[in-house]
This record gives sequence, C-alpha cells and structure tokens, in this order.
Amino acid sequence: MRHPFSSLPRALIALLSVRQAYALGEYLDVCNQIKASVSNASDVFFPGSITYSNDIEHWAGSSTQQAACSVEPGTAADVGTVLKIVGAGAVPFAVKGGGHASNPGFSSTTGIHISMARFSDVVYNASSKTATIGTGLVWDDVYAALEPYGVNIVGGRVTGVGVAGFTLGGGYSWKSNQYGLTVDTLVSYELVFTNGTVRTVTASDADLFWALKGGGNNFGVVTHFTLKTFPQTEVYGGIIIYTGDQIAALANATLTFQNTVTDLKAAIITTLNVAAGLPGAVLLLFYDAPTAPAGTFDMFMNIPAFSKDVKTRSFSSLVQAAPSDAVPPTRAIFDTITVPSYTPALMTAIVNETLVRGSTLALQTGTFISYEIEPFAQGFLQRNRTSDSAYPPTRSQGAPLNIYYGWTIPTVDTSFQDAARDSAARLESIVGTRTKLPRYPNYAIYDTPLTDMYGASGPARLKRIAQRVDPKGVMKLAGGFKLQ
Ligand SMILES: Cc1cc2nc3c(=O)[nH]c(=O)nc-3n(C[C@H](O)[C@H](O)[C@H](O)COP(=O)(O)OP(=O)(O)OC[C@H]3O[C@@H](n4cnc5c(N)ncnc54)[C@H](O)[C@@H]3O)c2cc1C
Ligand SMILES: *[C@@H]1O[C@H](CO)[C@@H](O)[C@H](O)[C@H]1NC(C)=O
Ligand SMILES: *[C@@H]1O[C@H](CO)[C@@H](O)[C@H](O)[C@H]1NC(C)=O
Ligand SMILES: *[C@@H]1O[C@H](CO)[C@@H](O)[C@H](O)[C@H]1NC(C)=O
Ligand SMILES: *[C@@H]1O[C@H](CO)[C@@H](O)[C@H](O)[C@H]1NC(C)=O
Ligand SMILES: *[C@@H]1O[C@H](CO)[C@@H](O)[C@H](O)[C@H]1NC(C)=O
Ligand SMILES: CC(=O)N[C@H]1CO[C@H](CO)[C@@H](O)[C@@H]1O
Repeated sequence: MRHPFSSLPRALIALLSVRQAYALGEYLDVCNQIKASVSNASDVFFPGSITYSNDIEHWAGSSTQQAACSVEPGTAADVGTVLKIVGAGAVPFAVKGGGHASNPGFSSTTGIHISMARFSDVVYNASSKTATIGTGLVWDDVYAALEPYGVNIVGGRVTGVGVAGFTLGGGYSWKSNQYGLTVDTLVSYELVFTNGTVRTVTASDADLFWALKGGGNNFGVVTHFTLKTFPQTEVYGGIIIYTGDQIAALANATLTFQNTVTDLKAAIITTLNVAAGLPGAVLLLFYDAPTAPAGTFDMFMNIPAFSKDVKTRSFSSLVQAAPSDAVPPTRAIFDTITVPSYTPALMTAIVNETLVRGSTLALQTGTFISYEIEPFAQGFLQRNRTSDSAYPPTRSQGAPLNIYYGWTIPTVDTSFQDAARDSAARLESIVGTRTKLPRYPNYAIYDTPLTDMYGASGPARLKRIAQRVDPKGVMKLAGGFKLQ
C-alpha cells in the first residue's frame, strides 16, 4: 500500500487542519533554506517521517505541537546557522532536549523544531574528574556511559528525563544532599549565541555563567555541559507501592524520615496519588552505598506494601526502577511550592488535597492527581556550592513539592491547570506567606511570575544579561519563561 505521506507536502496539507497547513506552508521555505545551509552532519525532517515524530514527541502529549519541520543539527556551527536563519525571519522555533517540559509550548512550536538528538556524546576526563555531555541525552544514557569508570554526576532521579532542560533549570538529584544541585557541579557550558558564535562559558564570564544556572533557554542554545564527577558504587533502594489505606501512615513515616535521618546518603520521594479515582502511594528510596545502615528506612519498611522492589543495584537500575509513565497521561501540568520543612499540618493538608482533588477532578476516567514530597537534608543548598546561581536566588532551606495532574481531553486543560495553581496556593498558605520561598522553574506552571522563581532582583539582572548576549531577542521566538 502507498504510504499516505509519500507525496509531501500536498497529501499532508489535505490531512492537516487548516491552521497547521498554513503553518507548514508558511515555514516550508525556512525549512528548505535551513536544509540548504547546514553541513552534512545535520538534517531536516518533515511530517510523516519517523524521525520527525520522535523529534517533536514529549513526555506529556500536551507539550507537543506539529512543527513545520524538525532540524537535527549535528554541529554547534550548524546550530548557529539555524539560529541566524530563524532570527533573521523572526520565525517561531523550539529547542528540545529530553522533551520532559511539563508546560505546553516550552519546547514545541508550529515553526522550526530544533531537536538536539545528535548531541549525544559522553566524554569522561579522568584527570580533571569531569564529564562533557551532549544536550540531546537523557540521564539514563549518561549514567550508563559513566558506570564503567565507577563515577557519576549529579543528575535526574527517574528514567527518561533530558539533561538539557533539567540542568538549565537547576537539577534536584538523588545525590543533592551530598553535592547540591546539578548547577552547583557545572564547570562549563558550550553555548551557541543567536548570532551564530560558539563559546565555552565558564566562571570567568561571571554574569552569563550565573544566568545559565537556572535561567533556561534565554541566552542561546547549549550544545554541551561539562560537569564534575563523583565516585559511584552500587546503590541500595528502589520502589515501594502502597494501597490507598496506607496514605496516612506513609505521610507520617515521611515526616519521621525528614526529622530523624541525617545521613546525607539517604534520600526519598514520597508520592501520594489518585489514579482514575483510586488513591495510592509510591515511595522511591535511595541510599548512596550498596547497603543502608540498619534502621535507615524502617519507618517505610514497617508499612504493609502492595509491592516492593528494593535491593542493592547499579545506579542505572535504581533510576529505572520506576516506570517513567506508570499512568500515561496524554495531557499534563506541573505546579509547585517550596517547602522549608514539612510539618504535620502541611502533611495533613497534602493528604487532603490529594484525596479531595482526586475525587473532584475524577469526573472523567484517565485522571491522575499526584503530590510528590521530596525532603532534602538540612543545609543541602549551601553544601559544596562553588558559585551563585540564578536559581535558587536564595540558599535558605527549602525543597520543591511537585504537584502533577494528568488527564486525557484538551477541553478540560484549563480546569486542571487552574486546580493545580489553586492547590499550590492553598498549600503555600499553610506553609505561611512569611516563609514563601522561590519556586523551582522546572516544576512551576507556565504563568508563574519571574520574581516567584528568581527573587526580587534576579529578573532584572537576567534581563540585562539576555539583552547583552541576544540583543535582537531571538530566543523570545522560542517558548519557555521569557525574560525580555
Ligand atoms: C517524569 C519526570 C521526572 C522528573 N524528575 C526530575 C528530578 O528528579 N529532578 C528535577 O530537578 N527535575 C525533574 N523533572 C523536571 C525536569 O527537570 C524538567 O521537566 C526539564 O525541563 C526536563 O528537561 P528536558 O530536556 O527533558 O526538557 P525539554 O522539554 O526538552 O526542554 C525543557 C526546556 O529547556 C529548553 N532547552 C532544551 N534543550 C535546550 C538546549 N540545548 N539549549 C537551550 N535550551 C534548551 C527548552 O527549550 C525548554 O524550555 C522531571 C520531569 C518529569 C516529567
Ligand atoms: C561531509 O562533509 C565533509 C566535509 O565537507 C566531507 O569530508 C565528508 O565526506 C562528507 N560526508 C558525507 C557522508 O557526505
Ligand atoms: C582533561 O583534563 C585535563 C585537566 O583539566 C586537561 O589538561 C586535558 O586536556 C583534558 N583532556 C581532554 C581529552 O580534554
Ligand atoms: C506516626 O508516627 C509515629 C512515630 O513514628 C508513630 O508513633 C505513630 O503511630 C504513627 N501514626 C500513624 C497513624 O501511623
Ligand atoms: C481539603 O481540601 C479542599 C480542597 O482544597 C478544601 O476545600 C477543604 O477545606 C480541605 N479540608 C480540610 C479539612 O482542610
Ligand atoms: C556574538 O554574540 C556574542 C555574545 O554577545 C559576542 O560576544 C560576539 O562578539 C558576537 N559575535 C559577532 C561576530 O558579532
Ligand atoms: C566535592 C566536595 O566538596 N565534597 C564535599 C561536599 O560536602 C560534604 C559534606 O559537607 C563533604 O563531606 C564533601 O567532602
């Protein structure tokens, strides 16, 4: 049978909506200009090709848009060529790393979609104890590549997350108690400015180095990160799933863990959720050695579990213990607050939010309501810090709570997004406005004010730096939290 997309673009235009067809027609010339201008290390793909589909795909379907074409640059110079072309024509574009953006439009476009997939190298330098990694990688690939050397870097906690957006936003890791955020371990960035110039940015450009640590995609396109590495042995941990009747006990045990375990090698994520109307809970636990000292996780082990996969294993295996999309949502949103320290009152409110929102939003099947409690050790934001970062603007105690809602139909996007925002506000009021802490850009909903993430003076400084390195505001054509 003839493939329906075999005579692009005519057959395609007939198949797509009028708006998409308009976008494709409008930007087709730009796609062809890029194709003619880049080196043979790069390529351009069109709707109907499998590569195009992979390039534009996201963890959340609501974060995907149909681009006119996808570009896979293979060299930093070609990234520069693409940026100059889209900049000259003021063409909307997107930059995608691992595609885990929870906000719609942050790494998608109806214009030119840039996929970083070809930047997939991992180079370990044993003498400098650093690794240089491409921005098209997901953390799983990085961990697998570094494992033979017995080293690791401070990266993502679950499977499938991209190194690019994660690192440009901050980076909360299993190893953050010991080594801080991913941005705290950065040695340099290879950055392509919108004028096409490629530069290695280090602490010697203090302003730009600061801005790239949390400031997202506002300064150009990053092609490589060089990060510090740390010794990595086998680890202990995995996943425990509990039924809904254990939610109160798990919330209680989570408080006990936060208040009694001071060992920096121990970390957890407690997730309370309601999946298609049914409450439940998931615990991820991590210890940075082959065995945990007796008692470390007893408060969790003593709660009757539905299933348990906890053992000594490789770091990669631990990261892959939880499926990335246990409940595949076609649509999703995150929002967040930052919690100085969990109190019984806040924990009770989170349990209530989970159950009440879970039942009120479960008007249709396929909804997923979850609250991810991620306690870190006291002082972890100060530990091992070598320089300041745009995010977090203050280094007082505090860790993000992730609110994640998933659903299936676009017509209820607004009500789910409103509910997530409302739930965050309600929980923040219980934390208390006096202690309101900066929100994590990688969890914050798309209309979060810049001062809520970067503090009172951060946005102005970020804007000055963006104007210096991108005077024409080309990066404004890409989605994300915008500074200019
Ligand atoms: C299942 C899941 C688990 C998560 N776990 C964690 C966790 O443990 N810790 C944590 O801190 N966060 C976590 N997050 C949040 C995560 O940090 C963000 O979703 C992050 O944006 C993902 O990066 P990405 O490259 O996959 O995203 P993408 O959607 O590809 O990109 C996100 C943003 O980065 C920009 N960007 C991408 N590549 C580049 C580039 N090369 N140059 C410039 N800008 C670029 C995009 O334009 C976009 O604005 C998780 C998210 C999910 C969905
Ligand atoms: C790509 O271009 C380079 C230099 O222009 C050339 O040496 C190489 O043979 C080309 N490779 C292919 C596969 O065409
Ligand atoms: C590794 O790091 C050392 C020390 O910084 C440096 O001199 C050397 O050039 C690096 N090696 C490579 C292959 O980049
Ligand atoms: C909560 O934890 C405390 C201390 O570990 C324990 O004594 C109490 O029984 C727990 N309550 C519930 C409901 O699990
Ligand atoms: C539980 O949460 C709902 C929704 O936010 C709220 O209306 C209600 O007052 C809360 N109940 C308690 C006891 O806090
Ligand atoms: C490109 O922009 C960078 C960052 O602002 C600047 O340092 C560089 O000189 C510019 N290059 C050219 C050729 O204008
Ligand atoms: C690399 C580094 O500086 N590591 C230090 C981080 O902080 C912990 C706890 O304070 C120290 O033990 C490490 O040596």
